Amino acid sequence: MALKTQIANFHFDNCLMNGSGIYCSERESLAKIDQSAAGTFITKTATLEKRLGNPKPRYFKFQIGSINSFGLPNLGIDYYLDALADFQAKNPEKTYFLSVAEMSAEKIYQVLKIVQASDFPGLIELNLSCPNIAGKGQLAYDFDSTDRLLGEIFTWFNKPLGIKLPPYFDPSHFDQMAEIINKYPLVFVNAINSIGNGLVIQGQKTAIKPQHGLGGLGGSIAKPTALANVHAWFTRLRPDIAIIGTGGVSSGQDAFEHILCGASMVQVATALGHQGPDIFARISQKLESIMADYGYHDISDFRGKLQYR
Ligand code: RRO
Repeated sequence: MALKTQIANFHFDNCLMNGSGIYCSERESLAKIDQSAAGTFITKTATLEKRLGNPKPRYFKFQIGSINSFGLPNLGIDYYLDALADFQAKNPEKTYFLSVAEMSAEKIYQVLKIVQASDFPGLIELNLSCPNIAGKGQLAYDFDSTDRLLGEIFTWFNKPLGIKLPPYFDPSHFDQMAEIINKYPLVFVNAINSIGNGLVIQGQKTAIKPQHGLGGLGGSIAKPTALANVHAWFTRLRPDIAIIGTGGVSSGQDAFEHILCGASMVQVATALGHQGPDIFARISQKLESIMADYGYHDISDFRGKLQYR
């Protein structure tokens, strides 16, 4: 089991899984990830009520990446909690991830209170970084609000919680955010969400419709930014806060690089959308063969051991 990994006291047979947003909006897609080589799945980010999301076209793939402005379409928290209960009943030993978000602090508390009151025994990811809601900035770019929000949540929330972060680009921002994150009993951070507010043009027109064509960038172009963020958190956060690496993973080498930078789990998003859940077996095989070439048996043999030239 070369690819086995751990977040807090939760164990996974494989360190690969989907990134939220891809293959996870309804039960049928989640079932396909569940049956693949992935170690687990995460749901689409769930809100209190069902949402239809932004007008189409809202996704576009180009040679080196993707742009999306889905606008948080999802079937609502009750749907995902019900689905998770069914998957859990069939696989009592497996740990799943539930992603949640809302548009205000009060509503975030409400959705987390529903999760707290439920029987869901897995990991919860609070998405603080959706770039695609008109009029709403990415919460995790507001350091004071993030600090206040986590401060309030941890006065009463006692299930295992992690946060999905946007990319940061300046060492001082990593320093400030790390100081906040390290104060709270978070069990993981997930870096990165898509690179917000990019613009892709086709001919003379924006490639997607919402918000004058602005959207989150993912895929290969996101990898260097994602690796820098995973490395930045690995070198700044408490060692008991696991890092999930997300961004630009489509090959065994990409996953290897995320783990070298410090990731305990690696998510596949854009490439999963294009290649389907068989991608997990392909990446696993390649990752194992790269590890064998270096003489590594376990991902802990090289996690965070990036060498500097
Ligand atoms: O649904 C989306 O537009 C979306 C979300 Br919630 C997110 O967190 N990241 C992203 O790229 N798209």
